[in-house]
Amino acid sequence: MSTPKFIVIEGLEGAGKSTALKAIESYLSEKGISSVVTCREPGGTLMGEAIRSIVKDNTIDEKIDSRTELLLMYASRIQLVENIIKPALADGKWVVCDRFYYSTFAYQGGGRDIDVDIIQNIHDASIGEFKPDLTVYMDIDPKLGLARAAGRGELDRFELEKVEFFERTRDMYLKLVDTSSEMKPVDASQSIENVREQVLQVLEEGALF
Ligand code: Z5A
Repeated sequence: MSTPKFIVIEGLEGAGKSTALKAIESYLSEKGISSVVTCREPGGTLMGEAIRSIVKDNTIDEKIDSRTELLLMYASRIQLVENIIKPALADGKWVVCDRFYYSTFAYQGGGRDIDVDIIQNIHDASIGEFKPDLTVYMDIDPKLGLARAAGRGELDRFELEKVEFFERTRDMYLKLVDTSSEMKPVDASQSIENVREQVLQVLEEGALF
């Protein structure tokens, strides 16, 4: 039996991460892996979901400092890693997560322009060396991603940001792809079926089994 793996899906809003997560679950099931835990960030635990509500709330009547947002992302992440992800892997289950720490480097580092060294220090103190086996990065032009997301109704606090925020976020994602060997890009602007095939191709090439 193969060692359980931790797979992450990353990308801008509307890239199709939720859609890809379902495709990955089906793929693993076809490979005979039935014990799969799925999760999302921020969220996935009681505290994480409370943090998710706060950071996405577009009605909150108080400025959320970028550093507060950064620390909340890591508070949520510590809860998820320690209470869900590590125990699941130790129990022989695979884990597929919608977003992980590359989101913080991209959104808080790129979008909010926080010094990456500061993020790295908080990262090291929070989860240390723990990392995914494979990260699928779904690359999309922010305008297209936001148009897809807008089709769903009311926008959250992030989705209300200007397009320049998402362009900085995407630029950081692309830098991360260049420097992180476990981060594999797919062109998420293609049709749902084409993107699904690209994601499955990345999994096939990922030497996961
Ligand atoms: N955030 C952060 O700042 N720092 C961090 O460290 C972390 C997160 C972890 C989480 O919100 C927010 O937190 C996020 C970043 C920030 N900012 N925002 N916004 P979220 O989880 O609710 O947002 P999201 O991750 O961007 O979810 P999303 O908008 O649902 O995107 P998605 O999951 O990638 O897309 P989807 O639901 O699969 O698809 C969206 C729509 O497009 C849907 O109607 C699909 O049917 C359609 N779709 C999907 N693929 C296609 C293709 N290929 N063609 C056409 N239409 C498609």
